[in-house]
Amino acid sequence: MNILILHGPNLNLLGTREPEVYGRLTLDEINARLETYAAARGATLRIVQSNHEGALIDALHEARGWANGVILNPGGYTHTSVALRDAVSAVGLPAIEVHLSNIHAREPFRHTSLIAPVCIGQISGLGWLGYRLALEALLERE
Ligand code: CA2
Repeated sequence: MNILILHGPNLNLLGTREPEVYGRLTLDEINARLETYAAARGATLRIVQSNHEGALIDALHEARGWANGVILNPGGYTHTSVALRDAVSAVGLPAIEVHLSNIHAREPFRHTSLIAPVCIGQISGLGWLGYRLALEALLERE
């Protein structure tokens, strides 16, 4: 199994600010945990973080023909990006949206995801574990 993990804007700042919202782990620490989990399960990860909408879309396009599934935390683009939604839909890979915080318990503008309707599922509010659970879900999927 080959899995693309996409981290959206500002997630490179994890571990530096707002630990009460996003946890204490840095993005590198989260990625290392996911790599360890994937290796134990015989899966290969490609992990991309970008602050640029087009770069996230390019990474999705490049996953065609290689990846069996996608895990994405679109960050703020979750609530705004029709283009990212269209890309997730266009590549036709099973995708799971992950959020560190519970977007449904935060400001009303975070309650709506434009991406979730084109994903097979959404995990929100479980911190870094959400990524690992999403990985498990893709690997267990029939
Ligand atoms: O909870 C999540 O994972 C979010 O996708 C995080 C986004 C936010 O816009 C979404 O509504 C929910 C923001 C990421 C910002 O990350 C930071 C990390 C450390 C310090 C400041 C921001």
